[in-house]
Amino acid sequence: MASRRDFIKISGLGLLGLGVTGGAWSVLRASTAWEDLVAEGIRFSPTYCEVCFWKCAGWVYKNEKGDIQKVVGNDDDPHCNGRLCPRGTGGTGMYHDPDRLTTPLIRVTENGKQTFRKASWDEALNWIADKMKQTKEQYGPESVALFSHGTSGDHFEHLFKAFGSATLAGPSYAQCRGPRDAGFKATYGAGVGSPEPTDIRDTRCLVLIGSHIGENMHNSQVQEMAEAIDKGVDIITVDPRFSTVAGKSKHWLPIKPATDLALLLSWMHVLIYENLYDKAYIEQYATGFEQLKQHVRRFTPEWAYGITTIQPDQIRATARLMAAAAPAVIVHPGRHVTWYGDDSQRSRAIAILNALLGAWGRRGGFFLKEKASLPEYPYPPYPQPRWTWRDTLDGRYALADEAVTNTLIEASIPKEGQAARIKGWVITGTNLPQAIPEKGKMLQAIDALDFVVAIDTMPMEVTGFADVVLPECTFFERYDNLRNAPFREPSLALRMPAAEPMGDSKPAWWMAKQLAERLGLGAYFPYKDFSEVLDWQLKQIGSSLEEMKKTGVIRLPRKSDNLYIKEGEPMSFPTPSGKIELYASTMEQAGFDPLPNYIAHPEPPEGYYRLNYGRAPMHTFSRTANNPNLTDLMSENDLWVNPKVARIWGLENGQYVWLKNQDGMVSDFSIKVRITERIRWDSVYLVHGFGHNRKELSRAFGKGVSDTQMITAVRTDPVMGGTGMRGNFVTFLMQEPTKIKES
Ligand SMILES: Nc1nc2c(c(=O)[nH]1)N[C@H]1C(S)=C(S)[C@@H](COP(=O)(O)OP(=O)(O)OC[C@H]3O[C@@H](n4cnc5c(=O)[nH]c(N)nc54)[C@H](O)[C@@H]3O)O[C@H]1N2
Ligand SMILES: Nc1nc2c(c(=O)[nH]1)N[C@H]1C(S)=C(S)[C@@H](COP(=O)(O)OP(=O)(O)OC[C@H]3O[C@@H](n4cnc5c(=O)[nH]c(N)nc54)[C@H](O)[C@@H]3O)O[C@H]1N2
Ligand code: SF4
Ligand SMILES: [Mo]
Repeated sequence: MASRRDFIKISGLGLLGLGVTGGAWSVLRASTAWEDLVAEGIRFSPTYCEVCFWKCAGWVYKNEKGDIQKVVGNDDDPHCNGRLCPRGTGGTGMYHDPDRLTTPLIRVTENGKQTFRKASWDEALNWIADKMKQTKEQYGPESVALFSHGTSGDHFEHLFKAFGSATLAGPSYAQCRGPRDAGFKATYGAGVGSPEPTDIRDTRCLVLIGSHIGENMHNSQVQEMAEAIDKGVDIITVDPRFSTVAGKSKHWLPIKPATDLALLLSWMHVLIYENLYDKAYIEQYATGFEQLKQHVRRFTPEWAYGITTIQPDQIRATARLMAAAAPAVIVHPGRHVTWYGDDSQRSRAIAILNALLGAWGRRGGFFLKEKASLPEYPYPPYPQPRWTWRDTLDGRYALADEAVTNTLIEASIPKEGQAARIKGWVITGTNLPQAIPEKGKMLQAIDALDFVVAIDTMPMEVTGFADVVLPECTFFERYDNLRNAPFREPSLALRMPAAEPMGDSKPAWWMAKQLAERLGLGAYFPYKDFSEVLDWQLKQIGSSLEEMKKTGVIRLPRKSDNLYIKEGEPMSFPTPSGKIELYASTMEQAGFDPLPNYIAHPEPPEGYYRLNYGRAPMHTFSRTANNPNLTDLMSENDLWVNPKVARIWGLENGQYVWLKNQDGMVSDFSIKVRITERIRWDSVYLVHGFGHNRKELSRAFGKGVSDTQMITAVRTDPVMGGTGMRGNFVTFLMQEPTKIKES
């Protein structure tokens, strides 16, 4: 038998070396290598990773007993180029975690105390189907809401639409990229989407406003940044914290938190009043330039200095650097942008800046992405719901394009003399108590709901609120939809089971189908196994499941040969004017500032520091905090404190402190102090996703502090409902304040 190192070599060679043309595209077959390996008793099968939503394609390796050994990147995958990030590589820990959910659970009261008992699938599914039916009869199907994130959500969304509910939301909008997509849509007519179409590998100047790429490990983005660094890219990092990428930057602008809009406006001022912007591009493709020019007249670098603490010289020098690189320049739109409540406007400013630099649609700026046109499986048409998530906005957030989780939560809380519209929740793939701020409201809603169902792989906080918990098997043990994400060229990736589901866990598609059958909606799931859907879809485009099992990924040719806008080429943008709207008509019509303005945000009270948070390369949100492979790399978060602050408080490196926020919220657990110049004196910093309070999470319980717990003040973005989370302030408690309670 070959050693492990040989496996990699064989797969790499097999896949890359045997390119043959098949169908309309070039399919890289691995049949020889595959057959050899199977003959040797070594098995590998394709997947795409679910540890985050970059969805890198990889190969899962098993030993001769069929045990999952490791996962490696698929060389032909544009999302990963053959290399997974540390989290993806450690992803097998999700499969092996002994704390996994392996059986359905039902909440019962025993001796006056609530607890879970094990249940059979039949019992659990009948319970849920009965509740859904009752709610539909009494209040309409719309009163059952789905919260989801990730691929398991696809199957439940399908079920919900068939059931008649479009009351569907995920934290990836109002807690993540929503404001960015609203800001870019108001400017270019379309949001940024995922993966971001940033042409980092060919850029000459990369401007990062908070985006901490390198800690934010979105795979090919990090790889392209490394490639660009090798080629001598100039990076400008704007971050109150000396992030990893700040260390690779030509300019680090340690901005005063919450003042980025002032910097962005003054950059526009310099580009316009020093005549550094792309005149031909603006003239041909944009509207509203004169209004913008008047608008930014007074936003000089001197004005911005007073707000941002960034020296005027540095503001001018960085604006000139961008202009010199243009159009091969990217002012990165960021991704988690729900910061201060004016985030759509900050994103608008970023969108405008990119337009002034002529970067949208240009090599080294933003490419024009494309995804595969994959026929939908012929399901029966969905019924029309009488109301949708949009109705929960109650006239607010006019430019929300996707559901706002928080308005669904609000709509689940009865108001004086008024019943709540939402009566039941099904939650899959999202740990709401760690992902959504203002836990108080969530608890009110949960108290009022008729039923709560949580589908998860792990006994996370969210399962503690459920009446019924369904154990999903991990992505290593199931089929899901093909990955079809827009990128430089279209590609598809397959996920298939590499092992039998552990214990009594099941894939989401199976659960959704079982529920559908109990709800009389079996016609929407007309297959025995989800693989039939994939095979049908693949056959429509001239491939098949069998073929794809051998390649994992297929790359398809672009329909349009325009990866970039050609010089002078006519171009219409999907905005009302057909142009890039520097002055945004959709914003104006909805009653928002058509040009972004700086507004001052609250400052920390005396003795408090702004709570800043972000990512660590080896963890994803709260989902990996118990992963045995990844806890080996980092088992708790620590609190970055500036030496000046440490001196005032007499804090020492390695000391544990509790946190208290401006509303008196005290952290459940303590956090280790890390004294470092890398954070400004007005803020503290920690990695999101720790501070778990479920004892069932044997490695994560009580480790570090949850940023979400400390986020009780939310500044909501009036444009699209995003929950600005960085207006919270904390102080230190040296002693344990209360006895730790398990939730
Ligand atoms: N390893 C890892 N990678 C991930 C994820 C993960 O969980 N783990 N999650 C993925 C997802 S879904 C997302 S949305 C992205 C999020 O990743 P990004 O979009 O890059 O994250 P942000 O939260 O916007 O940025 C955090 C940075 O913002 C800085 N910051 C804080 N306040 C301010 C401010 O006022 N101004 C400026 N300019 N900077 C500020 C912080 O110091 C920190 O360095 O990461 C993705 N990649
Ligand atoms: N305070 C604070 N809040 C944030 C952020 C932050 O930085 N700070 N980041 C925001 C951002 S950018 C985002 S995108 C969201 C992310 O929000 P979420 O995606 O909700 O984040 P997680 O905490 O990782 O929760 C994922 C849940 O899905 C479960 N899970 C993992 N794999 C599977 C699976 O295959 N099937 C099922 N059924 N369940 C699975 C995990 O066990 C976990 O309970 O959070 C947002 N909220
Ligand atoms: S970036 Fe890392 S965690 Fe995310 S999908 Fe790719 S390998 Fe998995
Ligand atoms: Mo996100």
